[in-house]
Amino acid sequence: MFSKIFGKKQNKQKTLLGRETVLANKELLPCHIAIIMDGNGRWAKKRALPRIAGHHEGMKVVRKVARIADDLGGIKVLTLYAFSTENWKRPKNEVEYLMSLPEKFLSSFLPELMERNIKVIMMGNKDGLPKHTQNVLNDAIEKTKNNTGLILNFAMNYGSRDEIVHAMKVILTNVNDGKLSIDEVDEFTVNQYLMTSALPEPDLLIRTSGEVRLSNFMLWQLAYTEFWFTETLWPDFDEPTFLEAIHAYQKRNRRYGGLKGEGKN
Ligand code: V07
Repeated sequence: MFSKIFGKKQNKQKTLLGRETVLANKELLPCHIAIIMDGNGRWAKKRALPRIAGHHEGMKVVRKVARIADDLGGIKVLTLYAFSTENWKRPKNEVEYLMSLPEKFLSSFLPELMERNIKVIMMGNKDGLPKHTQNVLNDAIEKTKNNTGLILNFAMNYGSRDEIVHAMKVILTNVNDGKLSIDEVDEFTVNQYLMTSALPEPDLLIRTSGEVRLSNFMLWQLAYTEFWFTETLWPDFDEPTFLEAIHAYQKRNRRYGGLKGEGKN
């Protein structure tokens, strides 16, 4: 499927990247990385394991990736698509298991998050989550709220169209109440009504497991983001793969619609 889009894969031997490769260009590290962590179910199926085994393995990778992002320094935000508004359609037992993962993750990892000065935040419709999940999320958000290092932003019960519709409703209400005038509504204002208003826009989007679409993820925020796709399934996503994505980003020439570095005199 990839060959259809990017041409035949060359049989070139990939050299595994080390941290020094991306740290050689520290000023070009992406400030905000967003990841669609796909392929957990497929990883499990390949091993004749239940899907939830794939999700559990995927959770361990979240921990590893957060550590690497933190160790590199310079990465300010890591946004992870943990649960979408569409994921409720999955079998009940799978949804229940997914809703227990924040608890599993935080019960073992919260002390390390504190040591590392990592701040946990979330975006999405928190009210739609089971109470026990809300409680552990609120607890982690509260305990890490004064941390000043890496921001770990979990998209939970998140859908980009939902987010935009909600923003529109609040904007319209404010216009209706005379708190905002229509003339004031511009890109900057719309941005202020999104769940990411306090964050920089993602510089790099990674999606694993060979799917090449956005699936209702940060549609507004990804307008100028560099995309990087890999066939690697999320539970197999490792440090060299993460560094490869960052290195690919560093080699790109971002234009923002202009002609930066395009020989404009
Ligand atoms: C989930 C593991 C990663 C692959 C994608 C789906 C399964 C970590 C969390 C999490 C969320 C919030 C939080 C701390 C940890 C998580 C869900 C699924 C629903 F504050 N991994 N992970 N949440 N998966």
